Amino acid sequence: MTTLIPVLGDQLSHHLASLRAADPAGSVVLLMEVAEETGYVRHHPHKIVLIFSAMRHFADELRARGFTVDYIRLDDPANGGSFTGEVGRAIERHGAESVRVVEAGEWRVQKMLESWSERFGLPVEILPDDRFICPLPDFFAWAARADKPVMEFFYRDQRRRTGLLMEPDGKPAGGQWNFDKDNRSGPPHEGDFPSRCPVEPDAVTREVIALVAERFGDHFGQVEGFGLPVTAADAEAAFDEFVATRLPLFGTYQDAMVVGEDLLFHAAMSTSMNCGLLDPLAACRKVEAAWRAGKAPLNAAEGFIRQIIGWREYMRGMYWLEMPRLAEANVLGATRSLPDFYWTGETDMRCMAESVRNTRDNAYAHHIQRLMVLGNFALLAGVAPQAISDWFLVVYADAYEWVEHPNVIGMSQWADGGRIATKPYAASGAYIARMSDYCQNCVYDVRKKIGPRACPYNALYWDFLARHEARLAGNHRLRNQYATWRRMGTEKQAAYREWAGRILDDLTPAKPGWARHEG
Ligand code: FAD
Ligand code: DLZ
Ligand code: SF4
Repeated sequence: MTTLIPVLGDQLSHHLASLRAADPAGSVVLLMEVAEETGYVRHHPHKIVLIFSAMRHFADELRARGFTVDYIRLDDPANGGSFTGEVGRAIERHGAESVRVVEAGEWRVQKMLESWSERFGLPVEILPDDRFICPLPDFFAWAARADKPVMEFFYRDQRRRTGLLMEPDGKPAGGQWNFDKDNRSGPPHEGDFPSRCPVEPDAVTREVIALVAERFGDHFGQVEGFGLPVTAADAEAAFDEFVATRLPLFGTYQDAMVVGEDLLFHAAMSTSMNCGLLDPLAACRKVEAAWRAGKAPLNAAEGFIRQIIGWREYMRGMYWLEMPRLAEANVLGATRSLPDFYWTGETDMRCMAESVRNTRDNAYAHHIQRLMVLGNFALLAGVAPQAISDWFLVVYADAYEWVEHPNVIGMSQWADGGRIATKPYAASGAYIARMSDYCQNCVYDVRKKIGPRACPYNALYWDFLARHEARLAGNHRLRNQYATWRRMGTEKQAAYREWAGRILDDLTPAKPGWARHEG
């Protein structure tokens, strides 16, 4: 009796539940490069190279472990182009009598998996994805108990669940759950930034790069410069390098931005974690060990661990709790098209140009570029949440709906009405000036509010608050901002709004077809 084990492109973990339970003699593992996945949005070429190269390396490793692997390449003439079609063909080919698969990361793919049993007339076992630390039923139960499912309280439960950074008496290490207030330094004024060693593409990756350049060379971004880990061993080595060189200052400069410094002290490990090459819990244990050995301060270790067992797990839970309505959410009624500079990078706003450049060159931007530059502008300008969400899904090598939707539609665009973020992440240029050196290198003057040289974020910020006063003025975290707005008086308010209107009128909408294939 043969069991077919489809492994999706973001499930490349040797300890995956379906593989753990498998008898290599009675199983066939199926990996599929399919047009449906390369084409549902026009992914940055680095992401396609990453997934295909990691899938091909993973297949070789499984074979070395004794598994029979059926690998469908994109250019295989018989490839029907969809997960469901390829699973159907493989069932026939191998005479499989059952299918075992781990639940999908994305809603749209999970619906496919759930259709297979009826469609193929055989048992399909869908196992929970236990690479996440918090099982989904536990998350739903926690959310149902909470007045409001706030990340900070979920995070504390996760600390207790894992024992990470906990003292034997059940108290948090250092007497505090959260050292966020130590993690808000602006850019360092001097000193070197540690650089990251890119992974040199091997023969497998080079073959994939050629394929992707030929088939997807017209997507936003390019294949050049690809240097991401594509095996678990590479990912481990890259993570060890982060722990040794960047972790110590990770916390302190977590929110900083510097011209030309694309990584600063960040890990750049989301690509590896999200496709399964790096185990999130093991990574956190390494970081805790570094702190216990005196190699990293507590604010760095706590800051990092919070991102993983807190934010990453919380976003995943909220995705499944809120879908499918999250995908369509638009509480603020935003309808504007995405401005073209998100694709071209052609803008005098230095913060925006730098963030788009980093994104185009590396399929990467760090959190504050994503939230406070790219997301913030779209929020202030009233861009439709689904338009900016599509952009984020296309451009980052770590983007999958389960993490992108809650971060973009929820946290950054507040389109869910505050289920994820207690207040909108809206900010004027002053925030960007404090956290970066962008404004010192910008055509615009961050201190000016109105006029051709005024920083566009300034008038847009007040216009955003004014547009949404009825909904947001009651939010206690915005009380001071609305008090300032009201003190300005009607003349100044009108001038700000008039200038914001001019900025918005001058935005050029992006041409259609960048994010999704037309027609
Ligand atoms: P670091 O700053 O080094 O953080 C360490 C790890 O923490 C990351 O690797 C990541 O796994 C995790 N993490 C931190 N913050 C978050 C978060 N908010 N949600 C989930 N995980 C988090 N992350 C993605 O993985 N995919 C996305 O598509 C994505 N889209 C985003 C869109 C917006 C608008 C925002 C504000 C954030 C988004 N994030 C996304 C979260 C975060 O920006 C990235 O995980 C991070 O920048 C990846 O770089 P890093 O590995 O250097 O992160
Ligand atoms: C992102 C991606 C791409 C571009 N291509 C493939 C593919 O050809 N085959 C595959 O198995 N996975 C791919 N992926 C990742 C999937 O989109 C991801 O596994 C699903 O979104 C999970 O729900
Ligand atoms: Fe960005 Fe405004 Fe600063 Fe220019 S002045 S870098 S537009 S925040």
